[in-house]
Amino acid sequence: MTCTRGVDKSCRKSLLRTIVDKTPVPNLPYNETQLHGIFKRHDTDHDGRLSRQELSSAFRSLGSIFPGWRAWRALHDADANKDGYVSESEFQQLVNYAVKYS
Ligand SMILES: [Ca+2]
Ligand SMILES: [Ca+2]
Repeated sequence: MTCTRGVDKSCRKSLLRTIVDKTPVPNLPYNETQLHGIFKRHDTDHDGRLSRQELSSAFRSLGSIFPGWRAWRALHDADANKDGYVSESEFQQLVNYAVKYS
């Protein structure tokens, strides 16, 4: 994507988005099973599903430089029934997302 110099704010925003999307989560020597375990551990209120806050702290612990953004993207990607949480049945999709961006 190219932006004309400096002026177009929304263009710069989407450019930033492209950059962030292509920025891998650094140092992710985890396999799917481990990722599964890591996400599960971050269900801090033990309701069996991950909220955006819990996802955010999970991505932070994975070394993501934009954990909030990652959480938002992951939720967008994995939350099949759009209830705002990644539940047990949606975990696999979440793990797929984390692997894809590792
Ligand atoms: Ca939870
Ligand atoms: Ca859900």
